Amino acid sequence: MTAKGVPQSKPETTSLSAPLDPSNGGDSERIRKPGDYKSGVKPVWCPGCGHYGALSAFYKAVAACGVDPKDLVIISGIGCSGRFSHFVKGYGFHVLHGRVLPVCQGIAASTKGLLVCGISGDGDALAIGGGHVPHAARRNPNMVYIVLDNSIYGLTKGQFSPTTRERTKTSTSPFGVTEGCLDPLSLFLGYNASFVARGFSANSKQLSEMLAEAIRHPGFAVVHVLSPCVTFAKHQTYDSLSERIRLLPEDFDPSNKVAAFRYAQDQEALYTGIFYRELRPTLQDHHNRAIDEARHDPSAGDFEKLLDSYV
Ligand SMILES: Cc1ncc(C[n+]2csc(CCOP(=O)(O)OP(=O)(O)O)c2C)c(N)n1
Ligand code: SF4
Ligand SMILES: [Mg+2]
Repeated sequence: MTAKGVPQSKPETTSLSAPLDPSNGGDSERIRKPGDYKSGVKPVWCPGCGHYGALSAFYKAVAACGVDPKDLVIISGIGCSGRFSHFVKGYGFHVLHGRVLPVCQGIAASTKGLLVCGISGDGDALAIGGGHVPHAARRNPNMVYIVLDNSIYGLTKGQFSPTTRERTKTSTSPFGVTEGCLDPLSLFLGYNASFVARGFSANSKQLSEMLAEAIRHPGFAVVHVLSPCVTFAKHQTYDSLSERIRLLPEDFDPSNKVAAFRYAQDQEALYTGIFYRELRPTLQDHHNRAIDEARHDPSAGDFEKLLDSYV
């Protein structure tokens, strides 16, 4: 299976710091620092916004994986979260609202050796863009998908989102939300994403390690990040999240999907960690196999015959 933008000489490792150590198989010329990925555009988020923590964890993760900025592609959707691609050195698009995954899948399917990362907010990923998630998950493109969930539409000033709980008062629900909310982790697991994790933007060490694992995973790696909006989401603050956040048990087995569902659906605690990981062929593996078979099929190159078959 193909790796994502990670130098091939790097050892497969679960340690965040190991690839940086030349004595451990790394190449000193490839040692990168989080600051190497700053684009020079200063983030414009509100002071205290959770998205800062996610950005800083991302810088650390790509540095730890030794990704060359020229091999990095960041696609972000519309929302405060969508500003992410402006702040990262690499190639990027700030695309239409809800259309991060189609663009990422196109890039992942048509290029080799790039680290393709999609960044969405909860609205971008689960409201307008929600229809794309199951299809990306079943195709298993080699990419990372980071969902910055602040349980609100931040950019448009505080409307409730698909992850805002019932009865929560927001600018569009002065008497409380009258709809049930989605559980993103259960959706990603149910859609059969091959890597599913959840982190907290205030826990930078855990989040950067998790993002590094997602980068190294061959396939569609989704990382759900709890990322408070300090300006509009008074219902989901650092304090209220910290009270509920727990780590998955140390002996948790990420190949056990039933257990993953059980922890994802806990009504009190918000578990963080890697919930699920499975190795299976990626979209690119399937394409390579089909291309290879077509090359060995003598009738495959007969374009006239193909056209005739439609008449
Ligand atoms: C097609 C389209 N519909 C609606 C909008 C308005 N709009 C802009 S951002 C946004 C929601 C952003 O929320 P989220 O994705 O959670 O990102 P956040 O700002 O919270 O990071 C909406 C509805 C738009 N820009 N384009
Ligand atoms: S409005 Fe909320 S999500 Fe947007 S930058 Fe401010 S704190 Fe962050
Ligand atoms: Mg949001």
